[in-house]
Amino acid sequence: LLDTGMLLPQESSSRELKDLSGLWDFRADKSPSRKQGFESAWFSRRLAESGPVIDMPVPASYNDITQDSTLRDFIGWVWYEREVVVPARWIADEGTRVVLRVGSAHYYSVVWVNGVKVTEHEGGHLPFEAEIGSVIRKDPTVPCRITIAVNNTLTLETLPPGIIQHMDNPKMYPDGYFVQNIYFDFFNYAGIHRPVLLYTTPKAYVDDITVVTDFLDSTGLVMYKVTVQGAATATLKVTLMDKDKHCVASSSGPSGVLKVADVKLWWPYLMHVNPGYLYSMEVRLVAADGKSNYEDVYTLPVGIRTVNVTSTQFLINNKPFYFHGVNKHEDSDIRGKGLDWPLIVKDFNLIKWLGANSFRTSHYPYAEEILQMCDRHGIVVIDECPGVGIKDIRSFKNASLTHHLVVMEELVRRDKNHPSVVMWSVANEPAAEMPPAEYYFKTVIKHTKTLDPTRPVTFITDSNYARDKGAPFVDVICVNSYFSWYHDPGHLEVIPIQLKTQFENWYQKYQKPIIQSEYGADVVPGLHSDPPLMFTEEYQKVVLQNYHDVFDQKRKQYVIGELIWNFADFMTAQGVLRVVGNKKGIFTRQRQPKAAAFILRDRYWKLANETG
Ligand code: GCB
Repeated sequence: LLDTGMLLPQESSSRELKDLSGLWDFRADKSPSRKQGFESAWFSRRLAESGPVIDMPVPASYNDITQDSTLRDFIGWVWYEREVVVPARWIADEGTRVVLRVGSAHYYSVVWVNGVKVTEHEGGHLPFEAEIGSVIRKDPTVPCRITIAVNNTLTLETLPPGIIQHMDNPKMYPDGYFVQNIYFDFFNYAGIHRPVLLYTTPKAYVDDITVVTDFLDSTGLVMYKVTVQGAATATLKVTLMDKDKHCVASSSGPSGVLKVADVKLWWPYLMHVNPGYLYSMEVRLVAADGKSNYEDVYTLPVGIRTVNVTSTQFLINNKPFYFHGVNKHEDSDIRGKGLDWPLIVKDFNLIKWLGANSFRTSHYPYAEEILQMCDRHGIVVIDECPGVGIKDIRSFKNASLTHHLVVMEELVRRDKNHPSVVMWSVANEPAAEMPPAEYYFKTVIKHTKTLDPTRPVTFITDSNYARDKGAPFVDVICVNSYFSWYHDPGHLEVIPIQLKTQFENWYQKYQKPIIQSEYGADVVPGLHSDPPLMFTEEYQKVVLQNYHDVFDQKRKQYVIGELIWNFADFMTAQGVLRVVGNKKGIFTRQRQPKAAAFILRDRYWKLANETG
């Protein structure tokens, strides 16, 4: 199990932060082996000295930034570098920890500071960090040079998995030609996708905080646990404050229970007049390590709520919750999967305009900044790990499983305190009918429940209800189906009977609540036809209406949610089924509504009035 925390860096009276977003030097290693950067030790001097560099914005995917198609489709190592001036007091004060943190970089990263390797990390969607104080203190006169090499290659042991296919046919392909095959339906954008930060803490510091919340009548309960590093002796004071900064409960010690009278619960958007209520939990550490005394302050937003699942319902604060929401992607023009505030805020405005109360982080963990927005706005989240495209029997082997367990540890460690996160999804559409799937999903789900006993766990299936080997272990059945699209294309009339049968089969077998976790149809915006034909705005509307009629019959029984595929059009690998990306968005990639967005908007607001 992971032995350190991964709290989102913040400024406080004891912590400083420097955001390294902006332009970095960049070079793709296009040598045939892709290893020239390592062989020639590009990290040992300035990147610009070992060859040409170009400007690359961070955070952003590098793929769509230039006009160079070989960079758009590049497979292998790319190199980023920038120098930063570190405040003299960070260096002078031995009692200050200086930490370098990468919000996420896809997929495998190696990090050097002034030519010294400080960390490496596998996985494209979760943060990693390294303490760099000792490196930058060696020679305070040189600027701090940060070099990050990132490799987007996917193999059967990565998550998501992929395969590099070598084309050894000299008459048909150039010498050494290879391609990256993937089994998921979004472009494998790469680069440094989330902010790179330098931040400080005192040498003795609050390393991790875990909160679990509950309530009894009008009293809220916050069970907390704090871990401290670097201290020989430590005193902890924990204060819970309401929105007006009034102290409502306090405690001391590394663990305890805060009792909040007249609690204001955390409610989903549209379920309460005051959704997303957050308290602030200030953790104040006073510590000593034998030489010096330290004080550290970290403040965690806390929403008090409960989550429970019955055989027919999903309960938030003991009230039935119906997911009417969307599946998303971190995806947009030019920046690819790079974090972008205007885009994030626009998406939240659209989600609220729609009357959506939830989304799934299909098909990987989204930025923490996004989850914090969900906490504040009351948008409920199904938090999915990058377990997408587990289609090949070889990706069920032990090494892959072990890595999947580590990813779940990293995910739960990062997201465990978000009230918006109500369920973990360990995978999307794996080959769940293959025999090894049983042991695989039993193990991943059990592990996730050990890491977090408070949230239900699921994976998203498109398998046959009778043959799915993972379904016995999930708390909620999440099913994707594309009736009248991938099955019986063009035959809208089959949707009612097929969807009804789908729900009845799953429910009869498992007696667990069901979410329709994907449904939809591609639309090339502006294409029209009546009667509706595939790819027109009218067709998407009628698909939705047919699905909605069945949802309305079944939500009175055991269907607990509907998540449209997809919120917006997004980029994919090229292929005959994709017209410059996946067009199942109800918004275009530029976030303009297609006709179906208005259908959904009417429906979601109606549902909110009925169920809220
Ligand atoms: C699915 C996948 C999703 C795809 C979608 C589609 O079942 O889960 O990643 O993008 O279908 O449009 O094909």
